[in-house]
Amino acid sequence: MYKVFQRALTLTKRSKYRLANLVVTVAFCGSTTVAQAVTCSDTGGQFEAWKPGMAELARSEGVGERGIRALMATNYSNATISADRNQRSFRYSLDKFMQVRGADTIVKQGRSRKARNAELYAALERQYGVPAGVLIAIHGMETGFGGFMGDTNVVSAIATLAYDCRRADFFRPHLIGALKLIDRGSISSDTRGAKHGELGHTQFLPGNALAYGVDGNGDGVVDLANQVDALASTANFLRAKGWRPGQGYQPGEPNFEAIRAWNAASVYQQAIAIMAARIDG
Ligand SMILES: [Ca+2]
Repeated sequence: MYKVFQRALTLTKRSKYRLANLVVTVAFCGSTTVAQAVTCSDTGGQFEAWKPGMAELARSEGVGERGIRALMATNYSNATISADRNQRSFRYSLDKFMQVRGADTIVKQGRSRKARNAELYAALERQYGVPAGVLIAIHGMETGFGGFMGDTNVVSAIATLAYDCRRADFFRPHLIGALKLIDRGSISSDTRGAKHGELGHTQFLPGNALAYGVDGNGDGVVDLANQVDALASTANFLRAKGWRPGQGYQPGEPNFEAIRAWNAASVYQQAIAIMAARIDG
């Protein structure tokens, strides 16, 4: 219910890939020529023609046959592109953003959740150093505490964004990540997520799910649709981004940088810090 508008991206780090990486070698009539693969499109045309070159790159990055099959089965997602072109909420003032995203409701419900599950949040803070308020604020902001985790095919969404010219370099590693998650059996070619392919309770992009996902509930599986796994993975991400236990997380304090690594939008970062302090207070 909080996802009135689409969210921004989780990472600011840019891919190191360049278009040159997509130049593929093609065997043709017994001789070998080098062909420039289709690298991106603003309209989705030639999506099918783009896949073989992308598959070649994916193989070179270690993606296996199951992942490659999933890539080849993707469909261009107009819903994803439409959402990507309309991320209006990040242009709001902080006050307006918090109002639109239901910050007061998240804080109220968040305080109640913290009280009901005190031991879980205490255990997460002991292990990762991240206090409850931050995890709860992110959980509430991302999916209304798991109320809506998305209905878009994850692999198709992320493949579409990796093909779209606007941020192809940013999303290509997340597509590789999604295909590796398929190889591992963590997700399938049918898994649903948000419009940008974000997964689970706290909406990890696939590359981040691969890098930072942990098995919080100890059942042997990393499943971001499981609340405890998602919260532990979120704490693990923040810790990996430099979270310092016991330090502050407001703007100007050491841990605000870790929140900035979670989401690139300034209003989002500030809103999380404010809501988290109200939940923790
Ligand atoms: Ca698990």
